[in-house]
Amino acid sequence: MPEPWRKTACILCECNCGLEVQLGGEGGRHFTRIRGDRGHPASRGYACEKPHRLDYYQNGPDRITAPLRRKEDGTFETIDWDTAIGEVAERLAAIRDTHGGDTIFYFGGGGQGNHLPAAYSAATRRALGSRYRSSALAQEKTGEFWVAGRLMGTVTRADFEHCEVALFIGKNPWQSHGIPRARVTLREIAKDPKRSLIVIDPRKTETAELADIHLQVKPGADAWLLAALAGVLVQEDLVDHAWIERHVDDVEPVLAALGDVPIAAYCEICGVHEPLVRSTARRIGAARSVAVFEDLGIQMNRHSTLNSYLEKLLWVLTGNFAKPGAQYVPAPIVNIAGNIDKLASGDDDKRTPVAGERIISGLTPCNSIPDEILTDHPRRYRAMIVESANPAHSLADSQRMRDALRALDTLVVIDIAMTETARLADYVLPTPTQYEKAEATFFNFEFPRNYFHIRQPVFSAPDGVLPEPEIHARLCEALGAYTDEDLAPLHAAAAEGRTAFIPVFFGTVMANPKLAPLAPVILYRTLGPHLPPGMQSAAVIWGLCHQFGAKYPESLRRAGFEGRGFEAPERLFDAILSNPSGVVFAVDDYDESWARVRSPNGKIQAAIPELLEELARLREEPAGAETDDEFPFVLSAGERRSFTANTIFRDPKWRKKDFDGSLRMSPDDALALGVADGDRVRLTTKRGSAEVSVEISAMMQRGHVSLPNGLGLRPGSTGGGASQTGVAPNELTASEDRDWLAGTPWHKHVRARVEALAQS
Ligand SMILES: Nc1nc2c(c(=O)[nH]1)N[C@H]1C(S)=C(S)[C@@H](COP(=O)(O)OP(=O)(O)OC[C@H]3O[C@@H](n4cnc5c(=O)[nH]c(N)nc54)[C@H](O)[C@@H]3O)O[C@H]1N2
Ligand SMILES: Nc1nc2c(c(=O)[nH]1)N[C@H]1C(S)=C(S)[C@@H](COP(=O)(O)OP(=O)(O)OC[C@H]3O[C@@H](n4cnc5c(=O)[nH]c(N)nc54)[C@H](O)[C@@H]3O)O[C@H]1N2
Ligand code: SF4
Ligand SMILES: [Mo]
Repeated sequence: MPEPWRKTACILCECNCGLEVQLGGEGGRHFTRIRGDRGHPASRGYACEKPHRLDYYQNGPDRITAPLRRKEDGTFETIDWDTAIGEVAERLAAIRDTHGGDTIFYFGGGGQGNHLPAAYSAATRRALGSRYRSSALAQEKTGEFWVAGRLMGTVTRADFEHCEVALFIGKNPWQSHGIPRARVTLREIAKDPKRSLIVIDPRKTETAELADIHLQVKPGADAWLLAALAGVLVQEDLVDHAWIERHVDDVEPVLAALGDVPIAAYCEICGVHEPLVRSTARRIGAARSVAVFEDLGIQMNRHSTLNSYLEKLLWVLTGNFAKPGAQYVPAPIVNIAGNIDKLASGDDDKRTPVAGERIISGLTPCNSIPDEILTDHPRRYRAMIVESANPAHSLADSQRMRDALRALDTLVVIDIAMTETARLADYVLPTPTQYEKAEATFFNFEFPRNYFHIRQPVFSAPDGVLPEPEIHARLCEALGAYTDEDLAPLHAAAAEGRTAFIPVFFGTVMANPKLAPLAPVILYRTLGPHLPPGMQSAAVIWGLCHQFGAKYPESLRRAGFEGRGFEAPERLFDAILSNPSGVVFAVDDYDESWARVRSPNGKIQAAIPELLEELARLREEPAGAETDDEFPFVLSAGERRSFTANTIFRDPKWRKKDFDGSLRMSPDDALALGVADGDRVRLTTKRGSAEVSVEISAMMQRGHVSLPNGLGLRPGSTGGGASQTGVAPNELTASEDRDWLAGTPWHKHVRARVEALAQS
């Protein structure tokens, strides 16, 4: 019999394209063939080159298959699960009881492919009384979330499939994706003479190469460029006055500020010719629809929150919202942006306990985490749970991050592998890989048809690991968060079936303030065992289906899930369980987006005084002053390339090219430094220094160098034999280099020096 194709998904970026895989090799524990799944509602058979290498994740180095405890001498010993759970619960409970649960900090909750840990860990956090948490989102998206919150109380995404004009700012979707079937969509826009692809990037990226218009901005000068673009819209009167009249409040201060922008001077500063800036603004102003995507190039850069504001003003002023090809508000299964709706009504006072930094979307800014630990402040973070993240490598200032992690009373890491972070832990709790258990992501942002995909396990898990929901349930139990009596009626009802389970669950759990916050693990324990084999972890999704049905009944009905009360969500849950390629769960009308705007009067609140002040200050800021003789280069630390995938792959051999991640540099700079392609150079910032080989690249402009993301791991070094491939970017970044408002890092804008080395 031929080996069957099994359905799953790619875990390497937020698109989570559907995949079909065949298994084989030793013990049948390898992927032998991988292809795109045509049945997947969003990717429809599409896949880029990266997932073909997923066996390097599934069978990667540093896998851990038993809980580990740090010994006095710093080495680790294997312990059994009862000991591990008992000791972790005991140590965290002691910290809670002595210093308060809010000194226990949680980081992570999932990477690009696995968000069930985020759902289940909420119960453990509540059982511990933990209040502060963070994730990678708080070093990229929180500035954008804050702006979106202030403007309209919700985040938006954009409809690139149908837009007339596509605008990518600091985003290279050819490599990083982020929209479904990115390369197909980009090519379609590029080849259609009626549509335009516009890219703002200092590099001539693969996307810029395809573009109709490339604004090759100077690194870090986007605020001036975006101000000039928005300024032209106002000064040449390309704004949609009728639309603004109907939908936008408080626009006068914005029009006044933009009316005042010295266009010619700002074009000079950002390095883009004024006629090109003007014609680009006219193209945007005249288009039937414009879709915009801002990403790390501006979010991890100077003026990051101001950049997000100016980006959004481009489409607000031209009325590009709630219509085909423009921005929209999706109906999410889980709202990953958190409670930003409150920002629209002026509630902006959540701050971190030590440094007093803004908490956005419930998240402590990643760059201020060390400040919250490395202090004797009584409310400092004293313990930390890290789950499915590698902050010792991925957050700014690795040296300082390591110091902070070492300074904790207790560090618990939940991961599949002995990562750079796990090596600093007191306890390491191992889990199955994402292909050995049911998993799903909450990166569901599509519109007008949104979809959800729960993947079934394709391999069995090795002995000795436990899936995250089991770990969290056991921790809650060890903490005494609920008792057998609490669960008894739920077990009885679940055995009868879901119809019997519904009233008991909503009546005894959701109506009980002690139990309601523990709902995810309670569902896992009670409903979970009655789900199909391997799908116990889907139990929390049942709760999410009911939440969704209560909040978006019409979207659900239009997706074909009809019925009164609990019936429609029950049908949705059945469909999710029985469709291994994923399910469309929401179908919307375009103007539905308006109903999701959360400002008090339902209009977009255009003026953000804090950012209008920053906009005004651009005039006084010295142009180009960020480089000097000591550090003549701007380093972008963390570019996405065809063989980078955060730190999901630990084995460098997964890369078919660019094995050790070269530093890209313009031909002019290489000539001036006297280095040839492949030569080794020393790259130095105020924070660190590394040796790296050079790739001379016509993509780069003078004065700008770029390092890939996710390299510099040390696989296999647990035993002492450290072998590092490539440069770990955050050995070169500093935690104080961050946005004043959102705390987002300036990873794409690090002052640097490059020196030629004697070649061996
Ligand atoms: N292949 C691959 N794909 C990925 C990932 C991966 O690791 N590898 N990671 C995923 C994740 S987690 C994310 S968040 C996304 C990120 O996706 P992107 O944001 O698209 O990725 P980057 O390459 O980090 O940055 C985008 C661009 O910013 C540009 N840039 C640098 N400085 C500036 C500047 O001053 N101004 C402007 N306008 N642009 C600038 C860079 O030249 C680069 O082309 O990618 C996802 N997809
Ligand atoms: N200088 C610089 N730094 C950056 C960036 C940059 O551009 N420049 N990009 C940043 C961005 S945008 C992001 S999103 C972050 C990403 O950084 P992180 O959020 O730290 O995430 P990953 O590198 O994806 O690490 C994911 C971890 O999950 C583990 N894992 C995999 N599968 C499972 C599982 O099923 N269960 C559990 N428990 N663990 C699992 C992996 O072993 C790995 O340790 O990096 C950021 N860091
Ligand atoms: S686009 Fe992203 S999710 Fe899709 S196959 Fe490529 S890396 Fe995987
Ligand atoms: Mo990211």
